[in-house]
Amino acid sequence: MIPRIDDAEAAARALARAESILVITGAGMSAESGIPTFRGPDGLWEGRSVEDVATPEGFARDPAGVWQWYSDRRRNCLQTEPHAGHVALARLEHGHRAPVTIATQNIDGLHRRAGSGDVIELHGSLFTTRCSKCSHQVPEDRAFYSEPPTCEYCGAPMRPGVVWFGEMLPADRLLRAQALSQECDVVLVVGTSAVVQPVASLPLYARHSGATLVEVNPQETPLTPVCHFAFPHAAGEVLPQLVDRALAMVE
Ligand code: BV8
Ligand code: ZN
Repeated sequence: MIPRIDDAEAAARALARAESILVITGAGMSAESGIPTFRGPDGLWEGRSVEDVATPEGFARDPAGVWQWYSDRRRNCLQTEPHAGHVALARLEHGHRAPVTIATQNIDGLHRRAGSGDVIELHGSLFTTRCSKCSHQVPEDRAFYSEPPTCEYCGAPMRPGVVWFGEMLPADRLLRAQALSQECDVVLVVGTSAVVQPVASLPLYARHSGATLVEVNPQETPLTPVCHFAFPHAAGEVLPQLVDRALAMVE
């Protein structure tokens, strides 16, 4: 299927007619809010090895260094705002009669701050901290300690409440996202390089179950060839127009 690149009218019509919409977002969704993506010229991981900062082994080797990296990201996030693309997705949820769920890989909290209600944070959140040993978890909104705090229950170092490579995603969240990917009739995939598993498989489950795939990404991804629509432009540009058109068609 060759994607009909810029058929915004047809893509909006598919969204308007949808009985269930799943939105899958990645770091590119937050790029226009000033949060760097991971892969790419000025990517977060540029010059840094993923193994050092986004794995349990990396944290065990250098808890303070990894903690600091996430504290810096949390501080940056708190200085950013959701952009028009985030707001458009919240408008879609509140303006459409169909359920709209966002399954995000992002840990920045911007979807919720934009007003989206049904958000599944598949890779956790910058704003929770949990014990690296027991199940103790605390909300972490502003603390920027130089060292990771220790768990008040077991004394082990606390760690960012995110999912690192080699770690399972929270089962309840993943199962819900997988179920939605097989039930929804439109999947909107925004700002992800579509390489990190298991999230990268969700659009394929949806496609296999007959859903219409719409991608918004300035770059081609492994998903692009199997999308019904692919808009090679920024999220903040495409989403407000697409949502406006779709909501205007919703009976
Ligand atoms: C697991 C932590 C198993 C939080 C992250 C070989 C084959 C298949 C899989 C694997 C394999 N080897 C290892 C694996 C598994 C591994 C994986 O998938 N590796 C990949 C790299 C091959 N996955 C895991 O380890 C997962 N766990 O599999 O557990 C298991 C089984 C049993 C028992 C135990 C364990 C865990 C994955 C989660 C890892 N944690 N982050 C954090 O620090 O944020 S992943 C990290 O990558 C982020 O969460 C990020 O969201 C995610 C995906 O990246 P993207 O969001 O797509 O961002 P990226 O920069 O890549 O791309 C941005 C895109 O935006 C680009 O396409 C760009 O063009 C676009 N863009 C830019 N500007 C805009 C834009 N789009 C729109 N508008 C714009 N303005
Ligand atoms: Zn503990």
